[in-house]
Amino acid sequence: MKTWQDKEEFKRLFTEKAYRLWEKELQELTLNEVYQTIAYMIRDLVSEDWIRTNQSYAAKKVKQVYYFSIEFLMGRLLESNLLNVDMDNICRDGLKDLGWDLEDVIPAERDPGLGNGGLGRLAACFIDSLAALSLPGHGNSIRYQYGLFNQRIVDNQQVELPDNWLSKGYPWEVKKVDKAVYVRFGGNAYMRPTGDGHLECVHEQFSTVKAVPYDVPIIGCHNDTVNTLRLWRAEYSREEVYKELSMGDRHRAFRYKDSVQQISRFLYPDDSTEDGRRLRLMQEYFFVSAGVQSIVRHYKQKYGESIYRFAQYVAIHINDTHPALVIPELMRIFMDEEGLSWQSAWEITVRTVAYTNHTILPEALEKWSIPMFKDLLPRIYLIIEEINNRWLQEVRRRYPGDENKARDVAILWDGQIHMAHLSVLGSHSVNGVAEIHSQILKDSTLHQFYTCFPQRFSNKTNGISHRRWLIEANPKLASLIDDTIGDKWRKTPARLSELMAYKDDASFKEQLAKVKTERKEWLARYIKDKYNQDIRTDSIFDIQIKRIHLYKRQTLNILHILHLYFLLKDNPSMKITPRTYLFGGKAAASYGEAKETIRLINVVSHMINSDRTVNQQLKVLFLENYNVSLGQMLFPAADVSEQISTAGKEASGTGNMKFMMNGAITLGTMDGANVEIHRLIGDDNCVIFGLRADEVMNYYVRGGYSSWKMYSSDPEIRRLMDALVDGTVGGDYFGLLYESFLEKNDEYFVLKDFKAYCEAQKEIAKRYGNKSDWLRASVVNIAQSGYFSSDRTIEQYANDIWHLKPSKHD
Ligand code: RUG
Repeated sequence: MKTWQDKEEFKRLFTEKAYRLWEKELQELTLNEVYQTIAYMIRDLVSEDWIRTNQSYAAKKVKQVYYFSIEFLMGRLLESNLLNVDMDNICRDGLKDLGWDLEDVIPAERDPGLGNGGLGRLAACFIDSLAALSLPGHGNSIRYQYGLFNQRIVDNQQVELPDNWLSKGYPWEVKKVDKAVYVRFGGNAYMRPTGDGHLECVHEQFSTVKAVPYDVPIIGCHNDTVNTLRLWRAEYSREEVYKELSMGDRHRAFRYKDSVQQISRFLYPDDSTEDGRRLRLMQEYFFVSAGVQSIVRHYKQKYGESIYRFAQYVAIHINDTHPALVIPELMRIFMDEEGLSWQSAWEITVRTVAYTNHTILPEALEKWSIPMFKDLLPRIYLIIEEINNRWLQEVRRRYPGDENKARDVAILWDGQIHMAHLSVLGSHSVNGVAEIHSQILKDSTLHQFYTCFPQRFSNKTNGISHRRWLIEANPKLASLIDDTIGDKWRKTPARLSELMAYKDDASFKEQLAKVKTERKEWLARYIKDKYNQDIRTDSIFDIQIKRIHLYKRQTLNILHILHLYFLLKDNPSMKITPRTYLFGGKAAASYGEAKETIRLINVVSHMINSDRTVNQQLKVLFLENYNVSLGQMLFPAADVSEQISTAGKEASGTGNMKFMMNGAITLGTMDGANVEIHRLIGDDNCVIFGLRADEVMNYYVRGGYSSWKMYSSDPEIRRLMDALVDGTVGGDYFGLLYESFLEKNDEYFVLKDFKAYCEAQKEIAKRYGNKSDWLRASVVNIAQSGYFSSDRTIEQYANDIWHLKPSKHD
């Protein structure tokens, strides 16, 4: 790996680069220009390794994995890449001489708008780990011009503004015009006899979209590996436009151009409308087809092996069902372009593809309407229809007369295509993302498939990059750990467990407390600057940051805060442990209850923060526009990690792991990866409450829960519910939430778990009162968090699913 020898060389190269890029004096550079200059300098450092990495994979013919994900929530890359190439100190010193502070330059990079939540961030951690472990693995996705949205809070409500994250350019990407491929949409497809007893597919009158890749280097940490994140952008094909124009149809030409440009314009086009859903399906096929075509082309060019050996050298992972069309797309290429039989194409496809499920929420399991799908992707539809026919024939043969079985495992049913079913059938491996989630998949969501293919199913508990979430986000904690147990944990995060020896070490705990306080002070300054609110750094920082959703139960948290407020107002002399409650997260623009939850939090926040009789003991804030960068500020400052989803609903969660790694104490339900966190650290080091997943399931199946009964029998709950609709809370009305709690029988058991949650909150306050025990728990959390490094997760995927070996170039 090339490096800068010292800060003098950095300064010289920086000056040269800046002149060339911006044509101005150094003093005139904006912070964004400074950041971009360094980014281009890092690109220069790694460009040789990037080429060599690819050359060596091809020359050694190593197996490679392609991780297909509709999102990669990367976060900023400047700091992480400086750390990866080990040039952060030289850069910091050089910049200082030139008159800049690296800490001021880092925030000038905008978070890329390439993802929205846990699934996308997981994908980003995974490609970071692949490179760090020198594993041949790349990402494949879409280069969205606009991200989800920028969230502003106006009059207590979420307002969505366009996230034009590319407006100043993105120095990490390289456009590869020569690597473009073409993707087909629409037209007619049918089978016709070839004359020699076979059938061939005719696909005609389709329109073509040009897919142009933009490659981002994924730089391994202190090694020479540079993998690739390939992002596809849709461009119209000139030939297609000329064709329409030459036929005299200008309107069709314009419509074509416009519809193509839409494909990679927005992350998550609104899927509450038919047009939105159609666009989303176009996006999915677009990046899948482009990715698969380029993999097959590369395989044929560089590996020069028979297409029958494809699965020996290529693994394709589908991150949830959004890229599930990989399966019929591989079939199409193998049969229509490579001339393989159905049987051979299917065998190779299944051996190539592996699938991770990330949700059991029925509304989040993807289904496509058949008429829409057929119209947009007629050839792919024919293939899916054939997969379904062959599969149902087999099922009926295996289970004669059992039509329920056939219905439960069909891909085409009720006028819809069930993408999870297609994914399980077309993959050799299916995994969930935490133990409890994988068990639920086997026991219920995919039970019928599990009985057919038990050997396909496994669990791979999620993980997070300890490089980003500890080393980069909390450098002082990282140094303290180095000083205590040495720095081997950086490469082998499981060695964080050596900290267990220090859980009763007063001096270590004192230093840990100091690091935490500094991070709380830093956050407090940010909040003062941005929101003009004073928060006490001796209060408990209790943080819930994640997408806003009823099942994640931000409502439970805010109802408890309201309850505390009522208690303090009713008993003016009452004293509680001072608390600062912080929330962050975006609500889907069309999700009414989630947006109302944000409004409720903000109204409660204003009511409490402006009430002098309580605001010394209680503060509540909703931090707008939660993203990776804000997360890097919040996780290190947290005392308490709110992980309070209804048991059985959160597949895994990864925020829980980020808090744990930064020494916060989990306040959570037995859901997702909380179960494994709890098993690793025990009751003394986290606070668990509420219904268990089987109890929740029992209520769903057998009934027996009435939220109205809770309302009638419990005066505290009644008061809270009434407050939502009688103007007590800032004179506002929260009808959707009231309805969901009472008229819709509280689907997520917020009221049912309320008492247990209040007790758990009391337990937190009690434990926080004993500083030494609290810090001990904090040490245990950090010490046991190594298991949740994504390096461990990726090693499991590499060994058990992809059969991939590390590969270094010479
Ligand atoms: O909701 C899940 C999280 O529980 C999980 O931690 C994360 C990564 O595995 O994926 C989230 N998820 C699920 N995001 N989108 C979906 C459904 O497509």
